[in-house]
Amino acid sequence: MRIILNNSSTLVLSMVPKLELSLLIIAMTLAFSAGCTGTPGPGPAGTPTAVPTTAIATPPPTTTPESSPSATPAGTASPTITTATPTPPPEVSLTVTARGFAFDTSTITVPAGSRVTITFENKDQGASHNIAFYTSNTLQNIIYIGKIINGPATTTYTFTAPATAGTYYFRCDLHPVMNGQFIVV
Ligand SMILES: [Cu+2]
Repeated sequence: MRIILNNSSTLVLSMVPKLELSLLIIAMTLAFSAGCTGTPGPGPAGTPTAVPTTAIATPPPTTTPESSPSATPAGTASPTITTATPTPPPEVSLTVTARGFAFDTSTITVPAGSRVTITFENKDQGASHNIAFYTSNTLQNIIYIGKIINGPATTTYTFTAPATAGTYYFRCDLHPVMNGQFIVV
């Protein structure tokens, strides 16, 4: 065989018989394959392996932050539920009538902390009455004092009942004999 390699590793095949050329190509192919297989083994083969490992390690931290944001919206939703949870105070409406210098009831009962609306009817012609609520008949602590109206007339009293259940007191301020128990349950 007459194979000549120039400086640039280019094969110069001159006057080589076809048979020898075929063998040469086969030989070159095997040699090239062997060269490629052997060279990458040590260095390049190890490096690519390390890179994927690093890439795999990176994703977990990325996944964790994604979970945290998900938890945050849930927390935001909770306050909303809490805001909706508080139930409004109960409301109670009732009517009390004054006639013949007497109330038509000796007790007025409402739920603790409720919004109370009382329709007060004064049926006494030319006489003035009201309903005033105190913690006791000592009158030291006022719960609510309804305005005085001259009969016959009707008015509406609105106030919040004591938050603490108990037996309180009501009366007409102009005629203390008109009185009763204000019961909060
Ligand atoms: Cu009165």
